[in-house]
Amino acid sequence: MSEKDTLFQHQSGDPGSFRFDERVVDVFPDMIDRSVPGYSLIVPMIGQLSRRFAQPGTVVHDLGASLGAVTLVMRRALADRDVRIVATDTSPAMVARFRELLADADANGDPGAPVDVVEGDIRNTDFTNSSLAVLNFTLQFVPVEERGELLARAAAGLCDGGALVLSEKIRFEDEGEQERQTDWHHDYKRLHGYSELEIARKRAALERVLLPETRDEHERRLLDAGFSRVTRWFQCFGFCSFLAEK
Ligand code: GEK
Repeated sequence: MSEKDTLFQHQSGDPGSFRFDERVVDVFPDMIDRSVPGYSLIVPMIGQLSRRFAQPGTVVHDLGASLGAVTLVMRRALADRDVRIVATDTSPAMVARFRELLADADANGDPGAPVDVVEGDIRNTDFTNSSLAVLNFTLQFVPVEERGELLARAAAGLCDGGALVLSEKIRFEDEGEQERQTDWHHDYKRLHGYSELEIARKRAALERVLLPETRDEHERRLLDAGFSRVTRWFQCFGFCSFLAEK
């Protein structure tokens, strides 16, 4: 069971200080659910989409898997598909906890596709013979200037008919819209029990760590990377998910 996220009740939000360490791991499912509007819908929907794109004999990537929420739904959705899921995360604390959760799922006899959990940087991922790659709120933590190359390598490694799911926090070109959407997001966090202080501290801690770009920047980059069609299939306030088809 995930603990309740009270991290920023006790921890000061030094600008740029946010890290995916043990303290975040302990509260992560609660933190992401109460912070990202739509997360609890996006995850199962990726499971649904995976059935359309994952092809037998290929690899499916979960990039920046954290505790494996997406991997666990895809594992179930693709149990009969002869695919291998490779779930990669750079945080040792996330990877260790995810391996425990996966062992629990195995011990409970949950059926599913085989999963390799890799502790590593997604900028080094080998995309050969893949049919689906998922970046569920991960690219936003990769330096902006390195995003194009990563997506181009993913596109090149995907087989015909393959796809990439990209979920991101976005920013808005128009200042007024940015302000309104931010207010509505903060209303969501208040409604889910975060105080003004917690919201302000977390926001400061994520400065220069989470780097949002506009919808246009994402769509253009995906097309430049070699995808032929990009569909924004989900948006709630500044939280978007795109499906890029090869
Ligand atoms: C979910 N997808 O629950 N290489 C590998 N992992 C990275 C990198 C990198 N370069 N940069 C950041 N990460 C998950 C949620 S969380 C989103 C993803 C959030 C990892 C980082 O360690 C963290 O676990 C994850 O990306 C981002 O569907 O916390 O907003």
